Amino acid sequence: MIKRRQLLGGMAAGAAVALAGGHAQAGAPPPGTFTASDVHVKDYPTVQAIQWIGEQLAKETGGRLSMRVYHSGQIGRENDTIDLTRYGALDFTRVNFAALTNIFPVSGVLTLPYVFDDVGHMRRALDGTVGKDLLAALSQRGLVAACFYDSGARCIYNGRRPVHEPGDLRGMKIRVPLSDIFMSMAQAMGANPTPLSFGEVFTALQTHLIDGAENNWPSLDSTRQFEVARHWAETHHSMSPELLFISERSLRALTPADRDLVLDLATRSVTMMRTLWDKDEAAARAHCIANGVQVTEVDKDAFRRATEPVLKTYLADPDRNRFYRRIRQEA
Ligand code: BDP
Repeated sequence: MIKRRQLLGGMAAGAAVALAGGHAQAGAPPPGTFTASDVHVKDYPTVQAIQWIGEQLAKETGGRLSMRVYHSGQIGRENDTIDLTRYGALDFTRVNFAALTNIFPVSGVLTLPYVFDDVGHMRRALDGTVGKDLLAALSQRGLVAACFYDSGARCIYNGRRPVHEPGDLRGMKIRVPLSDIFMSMAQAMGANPTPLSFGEVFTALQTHLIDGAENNWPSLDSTRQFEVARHWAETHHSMSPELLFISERSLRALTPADRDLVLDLATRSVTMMRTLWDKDEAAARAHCIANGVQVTEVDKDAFRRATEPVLKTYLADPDRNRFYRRIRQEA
């Protein structure tokens, strides 16, 4: 929970003003209110999952604890919100694994190309001991990794032409998150990778700074990027999931019973998030297609072959390699 001085010392000026009460509509969070950040819009499934945690907290503590969610990237980029959470200026942050690969090398295993065969495989692995051990491995440096959320399969989309095979991407500038693994993946698929933060993608597409990007259907839809990038190629090259981090400092300040409640609600939010996700993903896809997005099937084997060297390079790390083998056993 927020202490004003600690907050102002630890973050970018604009975000600090927003969190500490300078934000016109927000006001200062009352005592007992956790703060959370997400780059997505208010009705995105990850944001709704965190809202749900807040509502349950309020219900179960008679309003003593609650949550304020700063959505739509109000607090800044994911890498920044991770730092704010480490220092306790934010209590929760929801980020994609793409934002973690450079900070926590082992996390990269979940972002690598074609690690998961399908959604069922991913959920099985993350719900089991592999997921449990990964959450434990990522709970360090002032952060507690609370749960995974779905993020579907990432595909490449662009505003120039249909893409069927890696060669079709030659000469195209494709936006990737700020992650070495994503840079290597896009390069291996034949594109010129351009790292940008999520909030910059729409304008970059509109001004032709980039030709395309890669993401899931709900992100294409909620950011309205489908208006400027109408060629969607079903590459499914990465199923990089989402992660909910809680500040260790914030958790430590709670009574053991409150701490258990918070962690338990985070775990329980996964099921409701998945129900929302499945609905939202289908609706986003239908909405984009109804608005002119053309879907092309791709030669998946060609994309798999093209990205194999990336897999090899990043699996040279023994930790990642161990997790990778365990994930494949769940296929
Ligand atoms: C979306 C994730 C979001 C990432 C974004 C990105 O939900 O957390 O910031 O991709 O590509 O799918 O940066």
